[in-house]
Amino acid sequence: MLIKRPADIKSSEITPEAVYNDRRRFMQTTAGLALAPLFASAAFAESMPNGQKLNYLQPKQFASSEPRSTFEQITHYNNFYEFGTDKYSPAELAQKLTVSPWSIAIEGEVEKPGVYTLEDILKPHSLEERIYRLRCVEGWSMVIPWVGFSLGDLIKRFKPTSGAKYVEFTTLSRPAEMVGQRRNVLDWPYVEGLRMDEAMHPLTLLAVGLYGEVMPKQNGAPIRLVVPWKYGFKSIKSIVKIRFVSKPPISSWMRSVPSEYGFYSNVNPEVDHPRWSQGRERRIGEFLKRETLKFNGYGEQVAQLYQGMDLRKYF
Ligand SMILES: Nc1nc2c(c(=O)[nH]1)N[C@H]1C(S)=C(S)[C@@H](COP(=O)(O)O)O[C@H]1N2
Ligand SMILES: [Mo]
Repeated sequence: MLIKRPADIKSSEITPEAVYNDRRRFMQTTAGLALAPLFASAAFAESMPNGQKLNYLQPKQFASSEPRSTFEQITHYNNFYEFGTDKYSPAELAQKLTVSPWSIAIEGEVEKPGVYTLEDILKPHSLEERIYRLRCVEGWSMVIPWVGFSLGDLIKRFKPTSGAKYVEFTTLSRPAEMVGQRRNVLDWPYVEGLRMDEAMHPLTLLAVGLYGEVMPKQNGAPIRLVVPWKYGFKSIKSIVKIRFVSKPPISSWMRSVPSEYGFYSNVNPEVDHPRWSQGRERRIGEFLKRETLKFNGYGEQVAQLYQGMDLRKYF
């Protein structure tokens, strides 16, 4: 990560005044955060009602000059098949989901496997805001101010072994509350996967909120993945299991339609979906389409992960 913790910043470092003042401000926030709980209210552990405020930092490198999609757009145009296959049902049907208590099983090629409560998972991490573009494979996009922390920082705590080459993520299975799971539109529960270096990349986020508030249920409460250079379906919601494995996991979409969805699913205007072009996208709320950027515009940060790979073959 590019963020310096106060302890790493030597007082002997000579910096121009403007930078110094900025850093001082940053350090003050960071120092304050060490004492403050992650959540503005200690009631977080018992319940996470929609709308509850989070405490978080705003590191500069994840800011964006692009206008954000509105809270209304982000929370009322969702893909969450566990709550229906249309974009409008999750906002309503996901409100039935019980998100507390919540735990995550850490399994597979790892030195510290176990079932951890959400509080255990979150405790050592400070939250930060990251404004990321999300590009859905269907051809629309949004700009979302997530609140979360790097997945890589979590992974390091559980010490994956040398056999851990990939990470598999699984969503909750609870048809009593997830009404979409009563129909076989996908092979439930929803599964996704990343290569280890993708999972460790500093851009890869575990998000627990957006617009400074606890994650709305329809957006994947209480904790979901956000991988901004890949199509949106890689960003799995409501995670209950993280498993370290030696072989590439088979995601729900690969299992369902292997000719259309590959393991990598990097946003790529040069590789069309078999049934439509991926060259353009519609930002939700806008009329005219815009060009889709390779790796969703994050190529400078992630292109080297795929050097030498034929991205038509590894789509
Ligand atoms: N468990 C689960 N995760 C999921 C999905 C889903 O249906 N189930 N849909 C994916 C798709 S296709 C997209 S585009 C994003 C949408 O996230 P959002 O609704 O927060 O914008 O979530 C992804 N994560
Ligand atoms: Mo999507």
